[in-house]
Amino acid sequence: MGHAARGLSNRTVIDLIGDVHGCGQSLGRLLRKLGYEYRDGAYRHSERHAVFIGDLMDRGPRVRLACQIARAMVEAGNATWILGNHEIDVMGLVLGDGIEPYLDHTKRRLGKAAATFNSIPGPELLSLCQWLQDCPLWLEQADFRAVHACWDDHAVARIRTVAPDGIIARQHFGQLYRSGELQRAVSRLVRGPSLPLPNGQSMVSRDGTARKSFRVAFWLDEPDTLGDLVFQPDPLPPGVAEQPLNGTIRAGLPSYASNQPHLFFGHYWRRGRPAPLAENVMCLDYSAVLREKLVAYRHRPGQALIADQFEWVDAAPEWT
Ligand SMILES: [Mn+2]
Repeated sequence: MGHAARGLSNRTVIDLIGDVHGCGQSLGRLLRKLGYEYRDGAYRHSERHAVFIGDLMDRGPRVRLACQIARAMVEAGNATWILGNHEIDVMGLVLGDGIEPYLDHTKRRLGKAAATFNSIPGPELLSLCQWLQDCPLWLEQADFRAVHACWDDHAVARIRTVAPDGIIARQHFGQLYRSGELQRAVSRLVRGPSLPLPNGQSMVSRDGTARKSFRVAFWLDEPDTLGDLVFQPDPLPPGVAEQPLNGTIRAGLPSYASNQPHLFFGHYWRRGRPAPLAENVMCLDYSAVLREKLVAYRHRPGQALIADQFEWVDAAPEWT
């Protein structure tokens, strides 16, 4: 049995928590602000269930603490940990198939995973990655869904064939690291859709990485141009935003209609004051590891998605 949804019913009040990225001290402060108390080795709340929306690992100063807090809460039946792209990459580096890691340590990815490898001792990281194999890629309740980056019905249907409740059966896990249908479906959920820049152009993003593609929104009603679709902190190169969408681009993108259940995700490096993206769509990543905010949304079953249900802490004190 996985760690999917113990202690959770369709009546439970939920605290959804955005990308922590190693900001373990901020996570403790946010949980206390939300009314959780630290008892018997875990943060607990008598009436609420926390949902970590993925990417607790990598980048920040206290990866080990962040992971310890989240794991203890899941084991106490007080939380669900949804896998993000950073968890999946670290699991690929650590677990392997018994002979070699699924991912090559020497590739660019270890750069981002270095904070995790430096923070968590080897045996503990191995145990954590094995344990994470029982965590789900999504959480679906009567009136909401939570996933790291994107809900895509086709990708979810493909993944359900090996993971009815979103937890990938162990014998299929290696497929997440070999190109194929399952790998593409999981990537869609944890990385979200992106589009290639026209005419083979590339751009350099804020973290210095050269990219040939850009992240796009998937919940818009009627986007007309590439500029309507872009959903990332970095602006498009000159002239790209004005280009109209053609039918091929439209057909390749997932959609999320306003009559579907509330959808919560992280992943997208938002800044500023937390607010819904649509009446049923909410991103909870407010760039804690860039010394911005670690954000939670308090969801009560049956409640409309509204702007006064956010709580957050300033992540900057993590570095003082
Ligand atoms: Mn992410």
